[in-house]
Amino acid sequence: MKNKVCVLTGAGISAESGIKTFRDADGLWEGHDVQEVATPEGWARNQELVLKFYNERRRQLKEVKPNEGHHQLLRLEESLDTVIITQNVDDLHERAGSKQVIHLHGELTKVRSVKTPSSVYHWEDDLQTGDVCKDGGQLRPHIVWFGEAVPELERAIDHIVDAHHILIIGTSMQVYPAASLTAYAPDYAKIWYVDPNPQINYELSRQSDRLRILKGPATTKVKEAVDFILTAS
Ligand code: BJW
Repeated sequence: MKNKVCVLTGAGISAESGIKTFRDADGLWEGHDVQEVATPEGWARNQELVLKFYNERRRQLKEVKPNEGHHQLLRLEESLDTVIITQNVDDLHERAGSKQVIHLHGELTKVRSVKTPSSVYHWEDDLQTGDVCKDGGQLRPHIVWFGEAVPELERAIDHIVDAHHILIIGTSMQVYPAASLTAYAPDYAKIWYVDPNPQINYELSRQSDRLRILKGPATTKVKEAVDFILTAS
């Protein structure tokens, strides 16, 4: 049976494609306070602002392309059972050709009804107040905001529990529950962490015996990590 690799990605893998990371901008995303644009309370206070914020990001998505970091992951998929668990809401992994991608925090190109969360639709254009679902509910971005449950978490854990390698790329490992996923890895799993500024959270600090850090940007260091994993498998 093929060895299994779970790749846990964050904003850093898309940084060199031109999409800003979250915490590098001092708590402001594209000039906005996180509390105003990425919480259910912000949505209740100012729906227009939230729609505008995500419309701008959806438009930006059409102008960016996957980079070498995304592309290198295809080499893993050629010979290993590979699952990408991303916190990113962009679609750059899919556009690079990755087949198994779990989006923990939702997707920019999807919207859902505020009345029926399971009514999810593909959406590429701007979303406006008055764009409603068949059930009459206003459509909202299909994004997991702070304080909301992470519905894909169980599926991600199911993959992590029998992974031989966990490859973490470009995440500050600060946002939970995503940041605790490595704790579900079996003892035999090796953990690789690519980031110019890696942050060792509580879970990783307890796994330091099998953690290897590759400090640097995704466009150069993901290739090194993939080489190591392929050699070790
Ligand atoms: C490079 C690079 C290059 C740069 N190459 N790398 C206190 C303790 C613990 C938890 C909590 C707490 N208080 C509140 C919570 C819970 C909260 C949380 O974790 N908050 C923390 C801030 C403390 N979590 C939640 O609310 C989650 N839900 C939840 O817990 O639900 C409970 C529940 C259960 C049942 C019912 C109801 C509720 C939900 C979290 C949702 C997160 N959503 C966001 C926004 C949506 C997406 C969007 O609008 O875009 O997701 S937040 C934001 O952070 C986004 C990201 O996916 C996520 C992670 O960020 P990421 O990817 O790590 O980015 P950065 O910017 O932090 O790091 C970038 C990294 O890249 C850096 O390390 C750079 O060095 C690196 N880098 N250039 C490689 N070239």
